[in-house]
Amino acid sequence: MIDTLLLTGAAGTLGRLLAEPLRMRCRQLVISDLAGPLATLAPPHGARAVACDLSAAAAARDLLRGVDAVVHLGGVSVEGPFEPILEANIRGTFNLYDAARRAGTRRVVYASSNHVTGCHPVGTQLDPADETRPDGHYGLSKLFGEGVARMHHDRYGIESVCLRIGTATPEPADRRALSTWISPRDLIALVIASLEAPQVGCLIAYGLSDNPRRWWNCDEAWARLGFRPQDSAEPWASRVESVPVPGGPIAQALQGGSFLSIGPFD
Ligand code: NAI
Ligand code: 15L
Repeated sequence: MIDTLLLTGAAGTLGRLLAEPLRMRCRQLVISDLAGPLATLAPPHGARAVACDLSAAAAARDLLRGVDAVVHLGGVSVEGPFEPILEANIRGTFNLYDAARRAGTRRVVYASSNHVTGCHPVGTQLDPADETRPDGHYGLSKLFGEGVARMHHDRYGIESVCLRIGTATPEPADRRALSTWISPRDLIALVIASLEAPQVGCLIAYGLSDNPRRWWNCDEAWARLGFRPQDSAEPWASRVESVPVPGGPIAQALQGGSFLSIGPFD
């Protein structure tokens, strides 16, 4: 069992989903977010709540002290102007890993995103090792985070699982989600497997359910994690396959969907 586990971005959508299941997998769960959002949370029983803006290096160092493993969700989660993404995702993820190195943290499960490869055309089958084609500032920041993870593994031995999460919603809502959806149950299982699998090194895996219309092949990475998705988007097909992704033709053509129709910002 993990001794002290840190969950960043705990007040966000996925943080709220994961906090309780993660509490069961460790002796001490520390939940963290920006002070404002964190104040709205009722921490799971026994969890410690620590406010932290990860873009501040000293605060990140204080947060990581005594932490054995991290599920890192904190940051900007959508496409937008560069500056906020630079602070929260690029600076924030660097600070988190730098603090993890100083603290002797053993493993980070990093919430990367499918937007690292979002400029590949819809239907193209991808493996985690295929060319990255980020679809905007957000996708670029997630690619940077994967680089930070790699460097901290190769130089300092910190293990990472970089999860290129698809669409984590209660149900698939449109045609794209029939390919990209990950159910809440599968997401919880994937994050726990990423924390607990032995010797993962620095691994990249997409995060999706067992969707027959998927674009991302993960069999090898999932086998290393001992993860098998239990759900599929297909039962929703007749309801949502005629629902286009918002954002016009570019959003229909490329895997990143609606993020492609956001920006530029000048
Ligand atoms: P969210 O936006 O609901 O939650 C993100 C949390 O991070 C928020 O509570 C926010 O206050 C916090 N945060 C923002 N800036 C921060 C900073 N500087 N320091 C500390 N905390 C900060 O996002 P959601 O949907 O819960 O996603 C969680 C993670 O998973 C994000 O990193 C997102 O990019 C990633 N992801 C999510 C997907 C999804 O379908 N929900 C798909 C792919 C990746
Ligand atoms: C993401 O990375 C976002 O955080 C989330 O809001 C969704 O838009 C998801 O990707 C997606 O591609 O559906």
